[in-house]
Amino acid sequence: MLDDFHKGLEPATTTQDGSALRILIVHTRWNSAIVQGLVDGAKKTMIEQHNVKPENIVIESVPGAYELPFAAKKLLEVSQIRAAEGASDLMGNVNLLEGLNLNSPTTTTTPTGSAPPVSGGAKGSRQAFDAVICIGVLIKGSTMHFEYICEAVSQGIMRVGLDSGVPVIFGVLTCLNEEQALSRAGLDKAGKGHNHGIDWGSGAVEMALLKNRTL
Ligand code: DLZ
Repeated sequence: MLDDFHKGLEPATTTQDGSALRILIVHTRWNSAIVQGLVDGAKKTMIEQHNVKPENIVIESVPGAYELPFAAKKLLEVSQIRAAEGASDLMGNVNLLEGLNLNSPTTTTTPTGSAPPVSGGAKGSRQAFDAVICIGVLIKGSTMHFEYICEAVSQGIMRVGLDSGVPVIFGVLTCLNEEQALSRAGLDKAGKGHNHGIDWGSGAVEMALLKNRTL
């Protein structure tokens, strides 16, 4: 056994300052109590350890884990269009959203057929998201459903990240039972578990800074 073996994520060696970043968290409403613990862990870590501004953390929910990749892709695209529109406004007031059937940043209702307004935190911010964290909890049942969803979600989340060029953190627990999930959200009765949301928050900041790095 190595003396200095550190199970899990070794902290980055350089300071990870997230004060200029805007982060999207998309989480499921399936297994919501456990998911909430993970969301809280990710959010707290980004704010307290990496100086991400609370108003720059946007939180959206979807029904289940299968919906996470679609939501991440869509909300990322909306934020990128708004950022481009903001840049155009500065240059010549061109509205890139016009005709695209997307809400304007100040709209608070969702007309039928439109994308939902990106809510929470800095509503209407013109900064595109620098990273996305997809959070969910999949618990194996007695059918093959678990295997299909795990495979689809992990592939889907990877695809959104690679296709968009924006890091998307795989914050999905794939557990064989509820005890495993509680432990990995730091919610086990014995208090011996670890909240993986903490690692996902740090991972999102680190990867966002990597995305924005100029060589
Ligand atoms: C249907 C389903 C099942 C059985 N289990 C879970 C789960 O453990 N965690 C989760 O996030 N979602 C689950 N779902 C819902 C699917 O992810 C999805 O929402 C539905 O199949 C509709 O596309």
